[in-house]
This record gives sequence, structure tokens and C-alpha cells, in this order.
Amino acid sequence: MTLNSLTAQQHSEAINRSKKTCHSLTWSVTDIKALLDMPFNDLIFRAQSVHREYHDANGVQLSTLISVKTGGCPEDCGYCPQAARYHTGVENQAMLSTDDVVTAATAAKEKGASRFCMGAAWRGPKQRDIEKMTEMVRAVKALGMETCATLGMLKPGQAQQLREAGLDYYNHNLDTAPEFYEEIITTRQYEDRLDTLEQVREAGINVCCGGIVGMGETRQARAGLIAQLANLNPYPESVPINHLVQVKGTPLYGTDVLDPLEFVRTIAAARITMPKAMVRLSAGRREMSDAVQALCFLAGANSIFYGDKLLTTANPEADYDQALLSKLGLHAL
Ligand code: SAM
Ligand code: DTB
Ligand code: SF4
Repeated sequence: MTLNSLTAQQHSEAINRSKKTCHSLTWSVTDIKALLDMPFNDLIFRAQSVHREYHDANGVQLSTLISVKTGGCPEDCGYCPQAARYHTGVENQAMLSTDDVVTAATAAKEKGASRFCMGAAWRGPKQRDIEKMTEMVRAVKALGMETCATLGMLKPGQAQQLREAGLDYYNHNLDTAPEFYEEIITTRQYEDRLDTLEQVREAGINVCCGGIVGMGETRQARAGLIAQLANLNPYPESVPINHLVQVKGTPLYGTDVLDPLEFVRTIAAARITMPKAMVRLSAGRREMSDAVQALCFLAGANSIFYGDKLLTTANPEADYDQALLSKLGLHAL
């Protein structure tokens, strides 16, 4: 039986079975492609049904990002404005002080963010970087916020040090399907990413892992990305779905822009296949209409990046987002 022919009740029974056995459902790429191929209304209805079974239907979690070390990265990620080899106009900035980070986190908390995510343009942190990061994590945690970091690949022992400092989440994305990956990044392998994710898991840190759509991939490749994420055992607690922000100077600048409804479908597939996860409508919201964002929430997104800036590119102004949430009757979690 294909997923297309599963009734909503059968689907819900399958999920209940998986809850009882504590195993994550395994999803084939074909299953997920079948979801993405569904009539739009059926797909959204199914995603919204799953969403309501597991989550507050009108709650949205707010995470604020800060770039603690900007630009000059040795990697070649084809989407990234911070790669040293592309000329994007991003100014390199040495590591921020813990005081600067605390000031920004305090402001984010006052504006309603519950989580503060610290990003660094590294291939991976060196030991002295980990020492500074643990200091920042401790300081942000002391404000009563959830902490998240995205620092690149981790070496053995580093995740443990971050956990001991109070790190709640580590963000490390698979970015795309394995078969499309080499078109985008050559300086680190898919396996390297899976290895870092395993270390994060083993250290007892929640996993935040997702990808980017709109990089010229096929629908089949979007299904492949979701399958990789959904089949992680257990699947990530937090799944950021980024829409490519096209930055002049990066190789992906000028890529044909994805139909926004394909983005919404990807969110729905993430929600259906990872029912308990927080699905984050991530980069690319500034270029999205309110109506498309509303469809993403209907499809099961229940988290956003909140604050005027992502890492180096613009995000909607906090006041704009507050007005959007209010217009949709959504509340911050
Ligand atoms: N350097 C670390 C790493 O790559 O693991 C951490 C920071 S990196 C900027 C975090 C994630 O941001 C990337 O994995 C990618 O998914 C996302 N990202 C970067 N540039 C983007 C862009 N232009 N549009 C959408 N997402 C982007
Ligand atoms: C994620 O998945 N998206 C965020 C966060 N994790 C670190 C980053 C988006 C970056 C967009 C490009 C920029 O602002 O530099
Ligand atoms: Fe470096 Fe991360 Fe950007 Fe890749 S995504 S170039 S690793 S900062």
C-alpha cells in the first residue's frame, strides 16, 4: 500500500504503534515523494491533523540567532555568504566577547525569544574556541534561556564539554539529499555531518538538524532530505527548513526561485514524518509573503527565527513578526 492510499486513521494507527514501541517510523524516499505528490489540500489536511495530535495548534517557539564569529570560513558551501572564497561583501569579524553575547541575549529575551542560538563561521571549533563557547553558553543559560550553538563539525569530547556548560541544542544541518550534496559542498562529506550528529546525541544534547530548499534540487531530492532526517534514530527534536537566501557572490546566486508552494509541501512532509519535532520555518522568511508563511504554519511549522537578523542576512523585524503572529492568532511558546 502506498502512503497516498493510507487513510488518515491508518496513518494515525501507524504513529500510535510507533509510540508504543518507542521506535521511530522508518520512511522510504518513495513514501515521502508520495506525500509530496499528494493533492495540496490532502497533504495540508494530513499535516495539520498530525500537528494537532502532538502540538499546541496555535503555539510558535521563537529562537533568536547571533553570529559570534563572522566570515572567513574555509569551507565551500555554495549557498553561504560567509565562505572566504566567495566575494559577498560580508565583513569578517573576530569572536564576540561574552559580554556582547549576554547583552544581545538579554535583549532577545525581553522581546520574547525563549532560545538563543550562537553561530560561528568555522569548519569546526578548536579547543580554545570551545573554551570561549562554554563561557558564552553558561552566561546565556544563566539568563534562563534555552541555549543552542552551531559551530560546524565537532571532534570527540567537544560535545560533552558543551553539554557540561549547559548547551541544550546543537544545530548541524544535513542541508540536502545525499545525491545532491556534492553539487553544493565538497569540503566536507555527508558522513562527516552524520558523525557530528551522533556525537551530539551521545553527549545528551538535543539535535537541531534540517536543510535548505530552493537550491535547484528536484522534488525527489527534497524527499531524500526529509527521509534522511526522519530516519535518524531518534529523529531530531528540532528541524529547521531553510529557504535559500540568495546572496550575490555565492555560486547559488541566480538559481531559479522555487515555487513557494513546494516549500510549504516540504514543511508538511517534515511535520508528517517527524510528528513530535519542532519544525522551524527558518531562513528566507523576509522574501516570503505573509500568506505563504501562514500556509507554512498550517502545514505544521511551529518555530521561527525571531529578530532582525539571521547570521549575516536580514530577517523580518521583530515588530513585524509580532504583528504577523497577532494577525494569525498565534502565541509564543
Ligand atoms: N559553520 C557552521 C556549519 O556550517 O555547520 C555553522 C553555521 S552555518 C551558517 C549554519 C547553516 O545555515 C548551514 O548549515 C545552512 O543550512 C544555513 N545557511 C547558510 N547560508 C544560508 C543561506 N544563504 N540560505 C539558507 N540557509 C543558509
Ligand atoms: C539554520 O538552519 N538556519 C540558520 C541557523 N540554522 C544557524 C542560519 C541561516 C543563515 C542564513 C544566511 C545568513 O544569514 O548568513
Ligand atoms: Fe562555513 Fe558554515 Fe558557511 Fe559552510 S555554512 S561556509 S561551514 S559558515
